[in-house]
Amino acid sequence: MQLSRDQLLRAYSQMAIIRAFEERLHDEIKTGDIAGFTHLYGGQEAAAVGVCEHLADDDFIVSTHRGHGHCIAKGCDVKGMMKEIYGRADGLCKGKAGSMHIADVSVGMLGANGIVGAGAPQAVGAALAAKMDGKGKVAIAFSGDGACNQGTTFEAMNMAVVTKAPCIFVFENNHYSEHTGFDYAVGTNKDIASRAEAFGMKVWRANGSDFFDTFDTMREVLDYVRAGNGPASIELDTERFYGHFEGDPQRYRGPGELDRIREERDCLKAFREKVTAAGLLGHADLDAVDAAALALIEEATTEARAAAPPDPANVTTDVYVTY
Ligand SMILES: Cc1ncc(C[n+]2csc(CCOP(=O)(O)OP(=O)(O)O)c2C)c(N)n1
Ligand SMILES: [Mg+2]
Repeated sequence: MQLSRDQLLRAYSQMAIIRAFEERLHDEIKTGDIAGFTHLYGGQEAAAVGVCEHLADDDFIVSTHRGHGHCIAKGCDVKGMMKEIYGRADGLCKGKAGSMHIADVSVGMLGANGIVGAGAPQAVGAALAAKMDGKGKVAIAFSGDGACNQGTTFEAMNMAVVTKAPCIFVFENNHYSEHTGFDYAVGTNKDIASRAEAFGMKVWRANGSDFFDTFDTMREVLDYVRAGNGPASIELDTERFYGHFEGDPQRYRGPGELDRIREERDCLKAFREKVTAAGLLGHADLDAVDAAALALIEEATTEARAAAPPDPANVTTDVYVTY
């Protein structure tokens, strides 16, 4: 299906905002003013946006430690996120979550996760709730090539199949789990999607550095799951442009590897090349989107830096949910 001009601009804008957010954080973190660990999503934008552009606020996603891209793609307020990462009182989670636990249930973003493999079981729970609601809603578990080795992921996949939960296991294979290469860490069968297949799920595979391939493939996955066929899985081949965490010197990368992936597998560049070659959008359209994304992030950062920290008197509130 051909996307409209507005849909193309929106998709590119979402990717450009994620890229600008992460590039800015890469610099902000060096100032020492941001507490805690931060894992940047730069390079993987087409995966989050290609998946989430199909979703509504009442579809759920559960994210990982590398969650900023998923949050933005699902509709979390960017300024609220920047304030959250800066630990401010009016951050999206009142400054109590930081980078690794951002959540906004009002847009179906159930949370980033510090624990690798913790997201998949949560997504199955959300999918079961969606099934009971009967409105055709789904839950997405974003997981990495490292998380695919976790027992929790296997248990969650089995439970989803047994209960026919409308859950989609999205494996973003960025070829590294911390500092360990996928080639070493994943067993002899390197086909991550086949693990979901082994539990009886239908699976798809797509180029996660190509928005269009991800988006089109994801539509098929969603049609299948929303039709009541139970869970499914998709593996997205993608690249991580930054280190595992900010401060990681990435000495485990091969010579020239980072330059090569930035040159050959940049999803924003690929999007630009495709839509301009097809005459769907012009370079000026895309430049304007890039400029707007940078301006938004500039404002978000200035406001976050100036915002007030939480009152220490509130440190024990928001620990438990009140019904
Ligand atoms: C249960 C658990 N084990 C180990 C860690 C440490 N850890 C944090 S991120 C990570 C790698 C995850 O790799 P992957 O799933 O490929 O995600 P990526 O970092 O590539 O996005 C590890 C081992 C953790 N947070 N939780
Ligand atoms: Mg990985």
